[in-house]
Amino acid sequence: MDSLAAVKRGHSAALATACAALALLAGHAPAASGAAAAPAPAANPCDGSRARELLCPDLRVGPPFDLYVERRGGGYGYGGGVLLHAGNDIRSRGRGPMELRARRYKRHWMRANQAIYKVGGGVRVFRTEARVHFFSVGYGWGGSYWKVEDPLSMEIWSLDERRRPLERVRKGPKVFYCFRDLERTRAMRRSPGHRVYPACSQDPGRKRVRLGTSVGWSDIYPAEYDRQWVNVSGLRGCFAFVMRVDPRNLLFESNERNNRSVRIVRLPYRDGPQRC
Ligand SMILES: [Ca+2]
Ligand SMILES: [Ca+2]
Repeated sequence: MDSLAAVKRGHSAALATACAALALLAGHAPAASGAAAAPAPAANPCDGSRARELLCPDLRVGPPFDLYVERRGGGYGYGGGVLLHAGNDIRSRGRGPMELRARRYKRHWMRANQAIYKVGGGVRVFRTEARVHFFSVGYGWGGSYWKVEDPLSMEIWSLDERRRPLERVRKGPKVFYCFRDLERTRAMRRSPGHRVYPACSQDPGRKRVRLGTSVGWSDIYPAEYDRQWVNVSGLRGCFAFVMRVDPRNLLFESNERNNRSVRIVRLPYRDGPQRC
């Protein structure tokens, strides 16, 4: 089973404290495309006049937490150097869950559509460009899982004179994340009191998988987890550690402008006040 679950649970208390101290800034993303059974791109169904009929999801992301530095041999450009680790918390906060239904199209890869539940019952499935991959996070974290491609990006940005992110200077290597119900992080309307979406499948023979995160629930990754870092070798001064959920805007949400969180850090990183 997933050893991550136990580790993740231990982080909830620390996470709540960290989040309270940090600022969330509004993100920005281009318009999405894709519709059910229609090859031509369509507008975001969660943004039109009929959006009220749908229980659209809204993803958000907490600020980076539990930061620490790892020095790895090999040097920058060769997988080594100074790695700034952080945990992340992908939060589901809409009227309905974020749910993907994926079907295999080649070995270790599936294409995913998005299921959006309707007010009063039923569900509609919208075509997306999202994909799911059977990906190994290493033996220590349980091996391989069916995971979603690109739901989150970890980045380092330069700052403008008002300490807002100006330009991206580094991006972390992690691209595959499970969507699941790990912790219920907010009791809110339509939030189930129990897990609906369990741990991601570890069966390479699966033809289909369903992945999701329920309203009020989070998928959380501890800072020690596989590829949970950005290489900050050679960077000095104040920067923004930025988390962006759905950075390619492959998934339909009721709010596409709240997908970014920011934590200001001074590099080389040390714990405590950052004096930026
Ligand atoms: Ca959102
Ligand atoms: Ca989106």
